[in-house]
Amino acid sequence: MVDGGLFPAPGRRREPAPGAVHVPGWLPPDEQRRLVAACRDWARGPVPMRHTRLPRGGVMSVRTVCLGWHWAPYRYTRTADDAGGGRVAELPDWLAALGRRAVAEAYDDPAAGAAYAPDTALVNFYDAGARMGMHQDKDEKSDAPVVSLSLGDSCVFRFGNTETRTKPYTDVELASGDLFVFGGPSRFAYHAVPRTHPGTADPALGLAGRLNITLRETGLTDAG
Ligand SMILES: O=C(O)CCC(=O)C(=O)O
Repeated sequence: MVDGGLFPAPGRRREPAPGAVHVPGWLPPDEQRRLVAACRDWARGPVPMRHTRLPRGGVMSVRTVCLGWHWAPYRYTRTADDAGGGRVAELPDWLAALGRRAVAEAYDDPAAGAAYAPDTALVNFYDAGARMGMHQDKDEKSDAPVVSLSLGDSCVFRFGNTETRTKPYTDVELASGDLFVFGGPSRFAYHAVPRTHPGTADPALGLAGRLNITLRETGLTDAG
């Protein structure tokens, strides 16, 4: 059921734009804890979590570690050439399966879920001052949906349009355990995290800050 209210109850879906679905409270607490523990492992290596350097000299305030394929502006590679050169960790099958379940449930479409084949995950960590500017996820050669899972502190997630980085956009509160999927006409929409709400994470999660995992299909093969 799609709920049009401002503060949807856990499990109720909202669709802020066509193809963009927010499912509050999708991950139960035990799955959130499992993901936080996994993120801690991935952050240690083989490629350590790092602040991504931008071509014009800026440095992103979030820290990122990638699975499957390494993203550095503005392409994917198997090795982390801007972070020690190691090969990135595999994307675990269980995480890809979680992505398939996310797509099936967000769109209420088991076939869309079964067809989803993410081959990369970007894990972003936000401390109290971190944010992410308006951008499109467009380095993938695929229009398969992006699956976003939020853990820890809540945040404002700004979800815009495919034409400009300005209005119209919708500000959505993403809390720990929330699922957000954007595909179809919203796949290449601009989006941002203008702020997090430090200290809002449930202490039982054992995470100070916010983690976000996005699953994507790169559309790439090792053959190039
Ligand atoms: O942290 C989020 O919720 C969004 C992350 C994001 O936009 C990205 O990784 O491209």
